[in-house]
Amino acid sequence: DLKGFAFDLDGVIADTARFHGQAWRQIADKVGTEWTPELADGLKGMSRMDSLELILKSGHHENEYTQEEKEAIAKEKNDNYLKLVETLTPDDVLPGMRELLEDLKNKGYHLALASASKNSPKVLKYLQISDYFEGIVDPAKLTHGKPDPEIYLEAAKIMNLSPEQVAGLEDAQVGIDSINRAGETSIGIGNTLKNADVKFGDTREVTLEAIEKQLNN
Ligand code: B16
Ligand code: MG
Repeated sequence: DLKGFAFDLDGVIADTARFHGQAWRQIADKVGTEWTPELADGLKGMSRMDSLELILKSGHHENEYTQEEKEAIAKEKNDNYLKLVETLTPDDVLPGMRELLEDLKNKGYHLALASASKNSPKVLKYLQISDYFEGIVDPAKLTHGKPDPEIYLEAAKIMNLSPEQVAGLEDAQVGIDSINRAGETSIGIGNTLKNADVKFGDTREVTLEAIEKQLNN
């Protein structure tokens, strides 16, 4: 039986995926990589450095920058992203997600955050939802980003649960793959996601009842 939920942040709880997209688009323009919907989608859930590598590779610019230059570009992206994050208010929790967190917490489920973002404590603070989580996986301590299972395995550890007792919620394909490889139940939010155990088109539809209904089918 499920005893805990591991939440992705950007695109699942927080309406920040558009901010990451906006900030990366500026970088793509700068390095001369064409911005396409496929690139935008492929960036979701990827760590900061993996995202930059993908943008460079997608425009065949991967050999044009030193490590130092890449770090400066990543910093520029983050500075731009943080300016957008500072505009967040509690209204920027995605529809239905505060209610879901509240319901799960009231019913005694364990809750942890499994976001690739080093900015997640800040985002939770602006949204005023930090207190729902008993722990946040620190992405700086991970050796591999999503789709590696490491982040979702860490989330289970934080909650003191085994992977079979945990469900993960994701808006990115690399995130769903990470959950599946961790041996947890995957809940996908977004119509293009593949291999999710439970599927929703939109955050509004995600309730405990709807999750259980799909799992019992
Ligand atoms: P940062 P998630 C991910 O968060 C975002 O989806 C992705 O776009 C971002 O590049 C990544 O975090 C790293 O974020 O640059 O803030 O450390 O979806 O895993 O919650
Ligand atoms: Mg996400």
